[in-house]
Amino acid sequence: MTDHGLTRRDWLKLGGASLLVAGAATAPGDVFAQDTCQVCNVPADAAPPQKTFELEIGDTSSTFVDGESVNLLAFRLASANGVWKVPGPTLRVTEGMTVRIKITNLRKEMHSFEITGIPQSKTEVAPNCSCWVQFTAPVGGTYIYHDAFANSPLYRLMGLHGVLVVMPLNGVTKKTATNPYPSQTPYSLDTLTTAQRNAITKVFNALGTTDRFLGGAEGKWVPCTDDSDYSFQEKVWVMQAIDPRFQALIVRGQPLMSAPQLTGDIVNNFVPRYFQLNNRSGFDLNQGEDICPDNYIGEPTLIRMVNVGITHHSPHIHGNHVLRLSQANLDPASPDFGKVQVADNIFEVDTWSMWPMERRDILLPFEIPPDIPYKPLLATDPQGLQFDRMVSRQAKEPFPLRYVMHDHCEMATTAGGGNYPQGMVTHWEIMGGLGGRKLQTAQL
Ligand SMILES: [Cu+2]
Repeated sequence: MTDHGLTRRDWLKLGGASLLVAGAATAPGDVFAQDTCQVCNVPADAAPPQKTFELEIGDTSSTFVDGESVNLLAFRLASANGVWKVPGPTLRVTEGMTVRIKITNLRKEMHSFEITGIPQSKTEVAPNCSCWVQFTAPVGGTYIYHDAFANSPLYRLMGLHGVLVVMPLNGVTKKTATNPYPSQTPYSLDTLTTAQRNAITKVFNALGTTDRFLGGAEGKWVPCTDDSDYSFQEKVWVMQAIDPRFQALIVRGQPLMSAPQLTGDIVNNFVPRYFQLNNRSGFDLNQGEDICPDNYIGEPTLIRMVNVGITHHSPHIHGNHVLRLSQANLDPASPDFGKVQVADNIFEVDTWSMWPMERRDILLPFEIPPDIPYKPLLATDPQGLQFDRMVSRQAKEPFPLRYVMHDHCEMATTAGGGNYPQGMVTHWEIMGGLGGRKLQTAQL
């Protein structure tokens, strides 16, 4: 795909057009002087939930990498002692669970809530009201919860978005004579087609057990199992673009300002100036356990990537190629719209596309980087692999080895209209060789 002849505005149109549904009776930004809450409780005879979350909708502010401050709409867990988060807290459930979510709107305009691919999760919430939704968790994968009030991306762009992770019910590969180490995968193997199951099984069984993916039984992917946003082998990257003119409509604690000249045609009016991962960019992405995988060889890391903006991105990672495990069905005409599509042929890629509302799971294998010379550089050097010599400090390259991640859509590497490289740029680190974490822990 080429961008020759297309303006940035054309790209935005392409990126966002499919997300807008015309003819909505109510526009976002309209303020409702509503003093009664609508009836939106889960029926009394509904099945008791196995997992409950209480989310609140409010506002917060952030200072971006160039010092610019903006207001944002935000979610927080009602139990989180007042910490508003953009993106919202990562919610983790297991497939088949009965999940109940209470949404309380602390803002002074109408809001809504829904999770991609889960129709029963949809509700509207009037100011100072609460609504409950209840649904059965769908198949394992990565989902986006967001505010799509009046079928508009406006409130999502302003900060109301987060990730729901569904862990599989049966995601463990089978132990066989040729596969002594069963492996946890992110997907329910029972629900996959034979081709999908074979592809996922093959990759996850290979982890730790081949010349390429080292580590034996310990070289496997370990999922994040608690309610954390991330773990050391599982990250959530939320891509988002910000146009401060839209954020300026948010006055904290006050109803959203009306600006039909802006919000009447969001896709055409939106001019992104900040391109973010988890609400920060550039130098502010140089560290952070939520973003940067800092692991040892043999610690494959799953990155759940979603794009909540209306601009297209093309992330690119140096050092290792990644394995593209799944994507979302983004075709509104498809009966499977919003569902997780597990790959039936797993590509090794170094650049991949992230369309608006795309959700992709990619696996960063933490293999020895193939661009490190296999053999010692000099004939006079002792034999052995160059990487092993680096680990035993016979070579000059120091750990950690740092590899960049940047966006091949060039505009997204800038901030504030041209500050390069302060955009969607971060890195990952190889801390050391195989078994390094154990050695490091032993030394503490
Ligand atoms: Cu590059």
